[in-house]
Amino acid sequence: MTKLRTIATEEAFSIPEVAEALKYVSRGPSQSLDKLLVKGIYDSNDGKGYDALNFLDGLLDVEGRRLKQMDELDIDMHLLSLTAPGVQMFDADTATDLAALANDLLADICKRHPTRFAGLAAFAPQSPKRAAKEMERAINDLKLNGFILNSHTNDEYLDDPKYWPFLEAAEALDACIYIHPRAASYGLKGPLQDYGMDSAMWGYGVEVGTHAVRMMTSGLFDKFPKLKICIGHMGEAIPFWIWRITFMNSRAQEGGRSPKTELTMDEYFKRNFVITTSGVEDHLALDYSIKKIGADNVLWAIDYPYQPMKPAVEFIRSAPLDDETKAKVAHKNAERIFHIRPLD
Ligand code: 1WB
Ligand code: MN
Repeated sequence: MTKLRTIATEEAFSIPEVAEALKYVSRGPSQSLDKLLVKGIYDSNDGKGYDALNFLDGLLDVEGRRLKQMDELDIDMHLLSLTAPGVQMFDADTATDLAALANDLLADICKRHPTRFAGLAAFAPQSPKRAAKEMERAINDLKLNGFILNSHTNDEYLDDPKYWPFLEAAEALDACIYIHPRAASYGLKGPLQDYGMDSAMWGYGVEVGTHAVRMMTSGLFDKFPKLKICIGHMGEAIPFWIWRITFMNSRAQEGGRSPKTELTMDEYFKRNFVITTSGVEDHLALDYSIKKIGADNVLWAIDYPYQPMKPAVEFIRSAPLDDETKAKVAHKNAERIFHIRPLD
C-alpha cells in the first residue's frame, strides 16, 4: 500500500500582534465569556499560559518545533487558521487591519512550505463589505485556501443579512468558510459559566451547533446554495441530532414557527456542510458520521496545539476503514474542499 497522505484541517496559529491585542481585550470591560480563556492564554503571569500547557508558544511557532514534530510523526500538512476568537473581539478597524496582517504572514508561510502548510484566511465580520474585499484578496492574490470564522460576532450569527456581502463573496470564490468555536454568545452563556463548561468541553459545541442550526433553519442556503461551511469536532454533535432536527423542523415549518425552505435540514447538512474530526478521536463516532453524512463529507483534523499530534495521527492511521474511505478522510476531501494540490 502506498503511504497515506495526511492533511490536518483545524490547526491553529497566531501572530504576536494579535496575541498582544487579545491581552488588552482580556484586561478590558467586555462581558464576553471568551475572557476566561483569552486571559489564560494571552495574559497569564506564570509564563506558562493556559492550563500550564503553554498553548501560546504552540500557536506562535509554526516553522520550528511544529514542523519538526510533523516530520517525526509523518504528518504531511497542517491547514492553518488564526486561532479563536480571531479578530472578532476587536473594533472593526483593528479587526480589518489585523486580519490582513495575519493573512499576509500566513501566505508567506505557505509559500515557503507549499507541501507542508496551507491556510484559511481571517476576515473581520464587523465590517462586512471590507471583509468581502479581503476574501477576494486572500484567494486571488495570496492564494489561501478558504476562510476561518470564530462563530458569533458581537453575539450575532450569519443568518443576519448584514453579513451576507461576505457570504456572497465566499460562494462566488468557491471557498469554504470554516466555523470554529469561540465561547457562547451573551444570551447563551448563562449556565455555561461554571465548571469549565465555557470551553471545548461543552460550550464550544453548543455555540457552533446553534450557529449551524440557525443557518439551516433560516433558509440561508436557499439564498446561497453553493456556500460551503466546515464545522469541526465531528460536526459539533449535529450528525447525531440531524434526524430529530429534520423531523422537528418540518413540524415547525407546518406550524409557521420556522420559515419554509426548499430543502429539508438533512439535505442542507449534506449539501452545504462538511465536518472534521478535530478533537474527537473516537472510531465509533467517525464510523457513524461517515455512514450518516457520507465519506466525502468527513475530513481529518488534529486541533493542534489544543490537542496533541501523536494520538490524532494514530487515530486516523488505525481507523477501521477501507483504504479508499481512509484516503478521503485523511487527504482527498481536504484537497477538494480547500483546493489543496493533490500529489502527483
Ligand atoms: C481549547 C480548545 C482552547 C480549542 C481553544 O482556544 C480552542 C482548549 C481558542 O482546549 O482549551 C479548540 O479549538 O478546540
Ligand atoms: Mn480548534
